Amino acid sequence: MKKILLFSLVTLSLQLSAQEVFNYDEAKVGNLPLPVLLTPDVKTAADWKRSRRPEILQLFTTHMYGVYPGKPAHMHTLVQRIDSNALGGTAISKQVRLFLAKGDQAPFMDILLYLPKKTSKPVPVFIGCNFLGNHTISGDTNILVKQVINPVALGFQERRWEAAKIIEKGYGLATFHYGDVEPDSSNGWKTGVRSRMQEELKTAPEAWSAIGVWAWGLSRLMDHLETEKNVDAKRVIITGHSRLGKAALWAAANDTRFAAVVSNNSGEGGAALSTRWFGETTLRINTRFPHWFIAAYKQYNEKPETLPFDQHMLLALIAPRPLYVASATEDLWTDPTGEFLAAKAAEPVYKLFKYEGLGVSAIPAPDHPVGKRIRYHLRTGKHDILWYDWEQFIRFAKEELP
Ligand code: GTR
Repeated sequence: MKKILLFSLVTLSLQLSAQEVFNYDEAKVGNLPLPVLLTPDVKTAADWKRSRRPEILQLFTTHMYGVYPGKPAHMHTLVQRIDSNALGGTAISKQVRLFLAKGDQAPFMDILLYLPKKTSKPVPVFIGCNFLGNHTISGDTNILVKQVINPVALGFQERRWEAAKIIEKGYGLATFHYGDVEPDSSNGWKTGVRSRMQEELKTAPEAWSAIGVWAWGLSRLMDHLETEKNVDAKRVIITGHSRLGKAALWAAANDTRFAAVVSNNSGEGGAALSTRWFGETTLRINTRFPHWFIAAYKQYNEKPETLPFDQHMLLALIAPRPLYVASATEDLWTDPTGEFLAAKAAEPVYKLFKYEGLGVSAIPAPDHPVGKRIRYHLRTGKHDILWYDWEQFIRFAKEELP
């Protein structure tokens, strides 16, 4: 018995140490060819839309994120609070509970929407999920605090959202806590939408993933924004940081109502190429966060180079819409070069639509954004989303989504 125990302990520690080998040396990355984005038969934007795009979307569905259910039939809302003097009197805030099915016991998302007060017409809006609850995105004392996430302080993540500054630039901001649709843990599916709405959505829990549900929640937020008369629903810019950046990309791949897309430090399983051995690996992400992707993705743990796609193809699904990929110098875990190269490799599809891509072939110096319809920057600093990033995203939105 003891021997067996010892043996399994040794095997376990060997497995763990095998998992912990992470490469940060560009010389060791190798030069694997990327899976082919444009097959020879795809010569025009029309060919892309008709055949290659659906094919690629299907690959990501089958091997990585799972299915993307449609809009539930019985959504309804309850306006919880409106404050016409928010953010120092510059904004109107609206808090809406969006029920995803019939009745008041249905799963819901609590939406927080800020709109600039000074405006004569519907405004474009930045949207994204938040990590720690709506009450953490600004110090606004009108924000309703949920009991479950109460311990995290009001305004704790204000520096990541900068709502007042975004409003001042003429944009709205809408968010919900990602845990509303599925708690971020391996058991989260049991209490989230995947389990509670399987009948309504006619989708088994294992047919999609946590990232899939968060992305789907962003589409439901979009459904709601389409009913807000002061929102310009044709100019909704979807954003996300880190794991929520992965969700934003997947949402935009499926839902073309998002007019522009921002991925901030989304890394492995987001904007970074999986076949590059640098920073986080497929094995590690699938072991540490088994719920993020469907089971099929795990067959690539040891050999991501055998995937029938790579993340440049996810970025290409955004085309011809404006796409911004942002990395940070000290955030090597997300593989900034892998993010840049993925954006670069998505260019041929933008070119089919006659849009300019990044305009450079090597990763730019820190704090020097490059590109036009596809943009990229490498901010100096850590894994984070800061005002510097937002400033670039706002400039990008003004230029590409006027
Ligand atoms: C890390 C994970 C990354 C990234 C990040 C985050 O632990 O390895 O893929 O998503 O979390 O979301 O902050």
